Amino acid sequence: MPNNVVIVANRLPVDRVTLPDGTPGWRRSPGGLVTALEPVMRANDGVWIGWAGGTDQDLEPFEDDDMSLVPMSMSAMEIERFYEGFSNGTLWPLYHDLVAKPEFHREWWDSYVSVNRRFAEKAAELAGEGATVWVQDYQLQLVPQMLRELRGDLRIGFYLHIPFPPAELFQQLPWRRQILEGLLGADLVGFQGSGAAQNFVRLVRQRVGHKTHKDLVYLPDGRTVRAAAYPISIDSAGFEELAESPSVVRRSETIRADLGNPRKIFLGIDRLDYTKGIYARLRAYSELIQDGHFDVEDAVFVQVAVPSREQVEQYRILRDEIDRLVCRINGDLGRIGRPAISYLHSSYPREEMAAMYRAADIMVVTPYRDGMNLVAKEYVACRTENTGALVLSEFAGAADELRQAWLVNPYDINGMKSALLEAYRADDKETSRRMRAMRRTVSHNDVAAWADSFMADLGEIQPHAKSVRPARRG
Ligand code: GDG
Repeated sequence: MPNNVVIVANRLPVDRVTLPDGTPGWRRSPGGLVTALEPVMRANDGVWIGWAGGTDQDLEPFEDDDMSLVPMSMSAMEIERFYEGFSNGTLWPLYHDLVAKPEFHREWWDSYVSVNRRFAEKAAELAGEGATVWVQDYQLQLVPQMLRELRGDLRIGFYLHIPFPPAELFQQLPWRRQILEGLLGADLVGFQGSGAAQNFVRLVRQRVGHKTHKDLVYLPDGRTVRAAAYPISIDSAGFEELAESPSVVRRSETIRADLGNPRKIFLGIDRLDYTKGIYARLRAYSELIQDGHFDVEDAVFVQVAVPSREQVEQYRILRDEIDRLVCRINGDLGRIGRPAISYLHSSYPREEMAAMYRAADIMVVTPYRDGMNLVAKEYVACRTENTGALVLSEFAGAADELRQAWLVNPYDINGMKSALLEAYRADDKETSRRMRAMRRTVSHNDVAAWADSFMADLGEIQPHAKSVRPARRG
């Protein structure tokens, strides 16, 4: 059967697991993308192409929970060069303000090109006549152009989940032009924020030389490419319902009791990633105790660091640094049964995440740079009683919408200390005024609205229409 909608993402929405009877099976992976795209897939009988994780070769397409999934294989060398290398060692730090130093290796690039080509070929094979293909994220930026060369009849959308850097940083990339041209294969290129979309359009004008006007790029072949912001969100109603379920309510009370019922619980939940600002945040918090603003009897900081990209050198170094910092803080400031920081290096089921959000008085989200940050939105969705404070980095995309958070510059330790203290001391009236406003935003702009608006805009584009070019260069 021809597929009307094809999603192309680095990962499939399921992870390979071993079932209780010892046979291999699949489990739905956590995270917003699956929730966001599932309704689109179902409504259109879509198919999802992605890597299954691991080095299994030649896995057959299969159905999971009514979704058609097509696993792509990846060799050990491709995992090293395409995934850990070019995606996570070059693009990830480059696109996050050079928080870490990107590495440029030609063999990583070659692998990026060949994996992108394989994904594009698979999409070309599976897409029906005139179908819509939606390519996801930084690992697959060459797919739109490769796919267009193979299949001129398709409507192609691309969405970048992470920031798109300003020209001053992007132009370090030896393959900058190829990446820009890769993205220009799409009809619509979506970003988390308008700044990212503008960075892209400006770079296209400067580096590729195409004419542009506002959010449009005019290609010499008559095609028009639109670059615009579609801030991603979460399944707000789903999180709300989960947070109010009796088992999650009970679990959140147990968490508070297990932590010794302190006056205030601070919480951080992040993938263990150097962009997330975990180190500086914990230092700021520990200094508040050292300075005597409160005590380990009054408050505790629960930091969940979800294991991530453990094969990449910079992530191993980061883990060691955080381990050492937490040990030092707890050694210096903790008492028996009362650590300053309750540190968990693990991942958790969604229910446990919701219980933690419910248990925490102050959520601390301080990335140096983040496309959106869904954790901040999930916390807000789970605060069904309009209680709780959010301390949020100005440099997370979420800060554009969650204006009533205590906004901080994550590089400014003293500024973070002040914000943490203000949130700690804020009265109920103040926190509830802020939380109410943020909750309205998150419940209104949910992930379904995000997917719908992207798909609606993509649907309006006529793939073959010759557009009128502007008289003047924009
Ligand atoms: C990228 C961009 C952008 C995390 N640990 C567990 C778990 N999670 C879930 C969270 C949340 C998601 O994963 C993480 O999303 P974030 O937005 O916080 O961060 P990234 O992973 O860096 O995501 C980011 C996002 O893409 C979407 O476009 O917002 O800027 O960097 O949903 O809840 N879920 C469960 N257990 C865990 O241990 N169940």
